Amino acid sequence: MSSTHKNLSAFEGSEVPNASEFKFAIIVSEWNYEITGALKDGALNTLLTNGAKNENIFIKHVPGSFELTLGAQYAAEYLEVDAVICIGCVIQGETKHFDFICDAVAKGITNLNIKYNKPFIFGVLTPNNQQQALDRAGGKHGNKGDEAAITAIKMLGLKKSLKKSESGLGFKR
Ligand code: DLZ
Repeated sequence: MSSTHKNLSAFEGSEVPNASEFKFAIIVSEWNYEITGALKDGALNTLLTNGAKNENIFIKHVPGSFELTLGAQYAAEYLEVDAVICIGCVIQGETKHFDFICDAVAKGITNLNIKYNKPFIFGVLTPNNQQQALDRAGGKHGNKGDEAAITAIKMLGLKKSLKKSESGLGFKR
């Protein structure tokens, strides 16, 4: 496979913890739904494949990527989930709208991680065109939704391992 056809979701990393004890929200932007729906399906399937229970996964929609931050905050406040996966797709246009939305949602999601001490995952594609988006939503470059779900599970695994060591089991190298 040539480098231009690399599946960007198939990275080699550390083992993925079992997700059976965790509650997740997936917040999905309705803009570019052909793309975001596919990313959402990827995230959902990956959570289930890694042990998450169907009844512990909440899927909610917001109008556009700009609304992901508040949608994710609602999920943290009212659904009491352990992690939130934010799914969006902002396609580069002719105006500055792209920069404003991308900047706002990146900062908004970053702030939520810190505010709640929980993983809020940035599953937002920012491609130059529709084809680049399709390539990353189940196309030749894999599915970024899968990657977002794996990231959520790994961060919860990290949190759990550090909380354990805090309660007297000691740090392992
Ligand atoms: C307005 C707008 C535009 C032009 N483009 C996109 C886009 O490519 N992807 C996306 O998720 N949302 C877009 N939006 C909608 C904004 O995210 C937001 O919903 C509106 O500005 C209302 O706050």
